[in-house]
Parts: sequence; C-alpha cells; structure tokens
Amino acid sequence: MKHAGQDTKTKQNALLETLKKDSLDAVILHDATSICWLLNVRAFDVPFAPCITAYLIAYSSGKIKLFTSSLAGPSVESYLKNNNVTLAGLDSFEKSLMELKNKKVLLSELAPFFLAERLKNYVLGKDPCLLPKAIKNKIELQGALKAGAKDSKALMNFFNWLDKALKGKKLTELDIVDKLIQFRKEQKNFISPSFPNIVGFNDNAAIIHYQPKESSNKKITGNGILLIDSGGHYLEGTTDITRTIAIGKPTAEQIHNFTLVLKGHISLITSIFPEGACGAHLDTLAHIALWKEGKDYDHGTGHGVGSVLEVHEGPQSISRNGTYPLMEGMIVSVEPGFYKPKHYGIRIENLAYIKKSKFPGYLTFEALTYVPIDAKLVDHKMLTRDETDWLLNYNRKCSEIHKA
Ligand SMILES: [Mn+2]
Repeated sequence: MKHAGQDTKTKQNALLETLKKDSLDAVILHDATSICWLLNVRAFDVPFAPCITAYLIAYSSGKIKLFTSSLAGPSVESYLKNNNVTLAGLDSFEKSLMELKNKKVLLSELAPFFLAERLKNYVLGKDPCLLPKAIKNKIELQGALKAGAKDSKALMNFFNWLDKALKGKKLTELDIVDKLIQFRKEQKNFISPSFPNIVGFNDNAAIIHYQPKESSNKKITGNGILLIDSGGHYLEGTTDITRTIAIGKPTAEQIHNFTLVLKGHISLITSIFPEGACGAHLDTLAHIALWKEGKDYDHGTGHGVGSVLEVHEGPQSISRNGTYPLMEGMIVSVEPGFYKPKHYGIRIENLAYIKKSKFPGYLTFEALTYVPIDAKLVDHKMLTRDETDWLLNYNRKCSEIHKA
C-alpha cells in the first residue's frame, strides 16, 4: 500500500461498480499483472516480473476468489482474508468456472480460449484493470521518479566504471550484463532486473532482440558502438533504459545515424499533443528525421510500463498500431533506433510520464530517465538550436541527479 497509493478495497469497489453498471454477474481476470495490481500483492513466480500465476473471479456480490498455488505465508493469507478475498488452489478453478456457466461473465479479449469454451454467457471486453493500472496515481508516479533517479545513478556509476575498465583487461558483453546487475544492486530497494539485459557490440547490436550468450559473446575491443538496454524493478517502480556509446573512434556514418535517432527522440519527448491523441499519431515524430533519408527502424517506438509488474504494459503504445489515447499519468518508453544489419545498432531509450502541458487540453512528456547521451556520437551541426538546448539541459540534469 505504501507504494501502491491506493488500497485493494478501493480498487475492488471500483471494479464492483463496473460489474453493476454492465449488469454482470462476475468478471474473470487471467492477467497476472491485473490480479497483482488489484490485490496489491507481488511475488516471484515469474522471472523479471514480480507477479503471481493465478486466476481471479470477482463476483457482483463483492466476493473475490483467488486461485493460485503460489501465495504462501500466513501474513499474506490473513491480509487477503481481511480484504474479502478467498484463497483457493489452482486445481479448484475449473469447478468455480463451471458454476458460472450460465451467468453473465466479463472476459478479457485476451483471455485464454478455454475460458470462453467453458462459459455460455460471456461478454468479451477489455480487462477492467487495464486502464486504472496504466494510469499511475500520485504515489506510483512519485515512486517512478524515485526509481528513475536511482536507476539513473546506478547506470552513471556503471558507465564511469566501464570507462576505466575498458582501458584495462578486455571485457565481454556477458561481463557487462553481470556488472549492470551489480551496480543496480547497490541502489536501495532493488528487486531484480526487469527483463533479460541486452548488451550488444557492433554487429550483435544490429539484431534488435539480441541477448548475449556464451556462443555469441563478443569482446568489447577496437572501434565500434555498444548498445546497452537494461532495466530494474525497485520497490518504488520499474525502469527501462537504452544507451548506445562509442568505443574507440566512431565512424562519420555512425555519428550521422546516431544523431538522426537522437533528433527523433527529442522530437517525440518534447512534443505537446491534444488530449485524445494516440501513440500512432505521435509515432511519426520519432521516425521523421530517419525517413527523410530513406531510413527506418522495425520496432515500436514506445510501450507502457507497469509499476513493479511487467516492463511492457498496455493499453497504450507508441507505434503504428498504437490506437489507444495517451493519457495523463501513463508511463511510456521513448525508444527510436536504427540498425545497420551485420554492422551495428543504435537505440536511445528513456522512460517518461505523461502530464498536462502549459496549454489547457494539451499533454506532454516528462522524462524519468537521466543518463547522459554520449557526446562522441552527436553531430552538433545536424541539431537545431532547440535540440542543442534540450541536450545541454538534459545532460545538466543528469549530473545534478548523479550528485544528489
Ligand atoms: Mn523498452
């Protein structure tokens, strides 16, 4: 509750209102992040996402049944009991499901097929927890800012170390993966990485979802660029950041393409947009500098981020398919990139939250991530005055956070 900002009873009451409004007998939740969000519980069933594996049925009577084999400990059990939740094993889910056979039940469009198969009278709709989970409350946003600052510090400490370490013995991509975890562990309330870290040098980074393995593990040596995409869960929030840095001397082409990606990043993160605008409307901003040169990248520009749940969370997304309105309080990543197959990859990723702009009815972003952008990869001649100002301000704020 300290970190959730809203108790489970309040969340349950809002869910109950939805059931009443649509005259539903029950709703079945299958998404672990929705269940954990609703009950304000976290667990360690799944690597990289502090969630439980469970099903949940919320009845219009106000009763809630949680089916899981993973929650343990009398304190959790009594917490749930005090909050109206009956605990049952996963094996008894089927029986409760059959009892709902002729009832009017809300099922998420993304629910597994077997649920719909068992029920006759189901209504397909959005998971009712999806939107309230995505719109962070004040405490969750404060937590995200705290987690962002700690994570940024961890990364700046890491990059300082890396700078020196590269002058000594040869490091590999996997050495860096280990070090990233070590530096995050130094920060208070660190829980775990929020996804398998991506560390790719030169051609490895050209593979968008590359993760180093023993068989692919490259030594960081000679000239090139190094892409590091990593993140963590802290008690207060979840982080995700990508930095691309020059090792040795970058080529003019690498500097040029990095600057195009940077222009896209700045254009999106500084944008002001009307309420109701969707990710798809803004996606172009991150691409336009690349498109002008017949270049592009083949991944989404931004995803929602859970609060100590999953690092990828809907319903919002900044991509061609992002048709959900971006709303105040949502957290998104801003991560344009560029990949030259078999040569190198570039990505610049910050998290940001959506807030009111100075114009009524218009929204904007505020960064949660503060780790300097590598000046060795920036061609200042390609930047406008505003872009240069943004970069200076941004890097200044990074050093303030590092010193704090
Ligand atoms: Mn990301």
